[in-house]
Amino acid sequence: MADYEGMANGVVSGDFNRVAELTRQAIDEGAAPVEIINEGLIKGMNVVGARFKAGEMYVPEVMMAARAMKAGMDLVKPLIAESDLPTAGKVVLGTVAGDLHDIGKNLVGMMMESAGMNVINLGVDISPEKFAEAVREHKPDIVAMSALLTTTMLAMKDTIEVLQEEGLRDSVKVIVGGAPVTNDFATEIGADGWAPDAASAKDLALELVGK
Ligand code: B12
Repeated sequence: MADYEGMANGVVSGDFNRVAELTRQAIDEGAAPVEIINEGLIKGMNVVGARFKAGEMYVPEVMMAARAMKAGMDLVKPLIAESDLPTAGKVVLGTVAGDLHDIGKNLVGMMMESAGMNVINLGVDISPEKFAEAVREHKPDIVAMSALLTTTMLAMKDTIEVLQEEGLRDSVKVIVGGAPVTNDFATEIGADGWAPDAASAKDLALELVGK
């Protein structure tokens, strides 16, 4: 019997060697890859999300947990057809034009990926045009923008306007976040949602795609 509890605990404690070992064991025992993901790896990451939200875990620990989860995912992924991977929607994620902060954005991406979402991380300093291009290319369910500067927050508004001008706005949900960004600001610029931290961002994204 695969040790899913051990696997989940390994993710929570960021013990990537243990997670890799237990994942390998589960594969050798013939456990279904999707079961390994859902019962072991994602279960662990759900605990991490809840603890981070509650202020019981901090950024470095969450990053270690995400790394541990990835150690397991890397072993399991090659065994599954892309179409069988649990997919909870596609997200195009980036830090807006003029802004180079990416620690929070990457945490948001990790949390979403850990929940089974397909995340296309465009990086930092992403212009409205680049966001629009990515929407055309990847046809995501959600566009997620991050900004850490009061000056670059305004680029979120510009991006929504460009999506509108290019007729892409109605095909996606737009969510925004980053330290200076508030729920009121999100509403004001016509975004579909805002969240204060990475775990809530993941919950919001899942809610918006109906999962
Ligand atoms: C690290 C840091 C840097 C690093 C960035 C490294 C990197 N790779 O990201 C470096 C040194 C490069 C940097 C540069 C600058 N920085 Co700086 N930086 C910070 C610092 C200390 C921490 C930011 C951080 O990573 N926080 C940790 C993460 C986990 O939190 P977070 O980003 O808020 O993300 C969480 C939530 O906001 C949310 N979230 C984030 N994104 C999203 C997206 C969505 C869709 C959702 C739903 C949620 C969400 O979830 C995340 C996880 O829980 C802050 C101060 C602070 N305490 O915030 C200043 C700060 C943001 N920086 C500041 C400034 C001024 C600058 C510079 C202009 C400095 C300079 N004079 O050169 C440059 C600008 C460079 C540029 N063009 O972007 C100011 C901004 C002031 C303002 N009001 O605009 C701050 C507030 C510092 C200060 N007190 O003055 N910075």
